Amino acid sequence: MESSVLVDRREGWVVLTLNRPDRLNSFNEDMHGRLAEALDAAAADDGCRAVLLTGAGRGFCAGQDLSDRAGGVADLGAAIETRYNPLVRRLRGLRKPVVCAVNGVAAGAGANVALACDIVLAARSAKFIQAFAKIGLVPDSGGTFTLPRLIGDARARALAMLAEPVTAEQAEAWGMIWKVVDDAALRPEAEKLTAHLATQPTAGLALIKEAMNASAHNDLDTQLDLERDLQRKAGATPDYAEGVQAFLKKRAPRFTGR
Ligand code: T3D
Repeated sequence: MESSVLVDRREGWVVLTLNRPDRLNSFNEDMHGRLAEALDAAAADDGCRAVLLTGAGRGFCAGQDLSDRAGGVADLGAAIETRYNPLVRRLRGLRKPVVCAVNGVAAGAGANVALACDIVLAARSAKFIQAFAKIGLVPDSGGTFTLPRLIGDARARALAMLAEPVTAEQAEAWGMIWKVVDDAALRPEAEKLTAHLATQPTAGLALIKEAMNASAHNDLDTQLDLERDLQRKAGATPDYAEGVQAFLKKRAPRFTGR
């Protein structure tokens, strides 16, 4: 049997594919475990400088596999604490860019896992659904944090309460995602973007990620101080020296990621 998460290592980057297509790649325990393992491996591998996350088949991810909840669960908070929260923290905390190629429907935690990635591309036929309210749940996986910040409180509240689908085009227009592309172009575009990121100053990109993550809760003064501190670190990297030299010599930079 194929793994529930496919890991395809490329030169400098990796593709992670959620692979339970008959269940629209909804999360079960096995998929959670394998995804966590694959993200930890990407984090530990200096040769891996970017990650592409996508789904197999016609969907990206339909959130929690509800057939695993048929008998009820005593404490759903425990599943959030041990599975979904660590996943979002892994994605946000990974010190390399994570591109998400949303190849089809992204529902429930599947939508919010996509939104936790750094750059989200979506196929024109894809849609995002905060499906939680339909089954009496609350948006999780960071949805109540990311959504209001991405699209504003009014839209976030209505989506959370109505659970209406948002098309990829609407998601792009609202600033929920980076870009919508034609279905056939999604994979090549996402691969091109990830491969490009893998050649960029990885340490600097990690600092950008840190700054962006922090800006969601910092005031301006705190953020200015953080930018100073991060710039100090960025300015001490070999890739900064290389970037300046390449610019001055009018040649392409050769970043090593350090
Ligand atoms: O429990 C905890 O740990 C707490 C954490 C919760 C996090 C969450 O994500 S809660 C939200 C869970 N997800 C949902 O409520 C979404 C459920 N799915 C849907 O609403 C629809 O499937 C979609 C809108 C996503 C797609 O609709 P459609 O018409 O394109 O496809 P479909 O026919 O509904 O689904 C195709 C198959 O996938 C179908 O199986 P079948 O009939 O062919 O054997 C369907 O049952 C299965 N499937 C889709 N989503 C799930 C699922 N099976 C189990 N769990 C799912 N979430």
